[in-house]
Amino acid sequence: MEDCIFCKIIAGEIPSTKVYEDEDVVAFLDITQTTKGHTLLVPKKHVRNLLASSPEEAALLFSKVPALANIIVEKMHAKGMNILQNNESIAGQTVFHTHIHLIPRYGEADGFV
Ligand code: DGP
Repeated sequence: MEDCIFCKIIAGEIPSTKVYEDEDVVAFLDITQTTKGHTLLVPKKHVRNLLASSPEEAALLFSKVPALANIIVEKMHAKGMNILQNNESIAGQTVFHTHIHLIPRYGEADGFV
């Protein structure tokens, strides 16, 4: 997709801090860093969001979550993690290429206890 910022990141046209990549997905640090290590898991195939995804596309993306989430928790010494996902503007989606937020939580250190 021509004007999709995540497609440009996937293509290497825009810099990002990649933390994981395979043939299906890429994961990179969210520019906002809600907490340290806030990561976005993104399918390489451009799909607007989960509402527009096939069951197979959704299953493939979510199949990557447990391993990646555990690696982030472990490496970042987090105590837990929010895993969330927004669909359409009304629900907070600002980039219209499916992505899952992985937000490590540290307790009092991130003001979220
Ligand atoms: P959402 O609001 O759920 O659509 O989340 C989009 C996220 O994408 C938001 O937390 C900020 C992040 N983001 C937007 N532009 C860029 C970018 O150019 N690079 C990176 N790393 N993250 C971006």
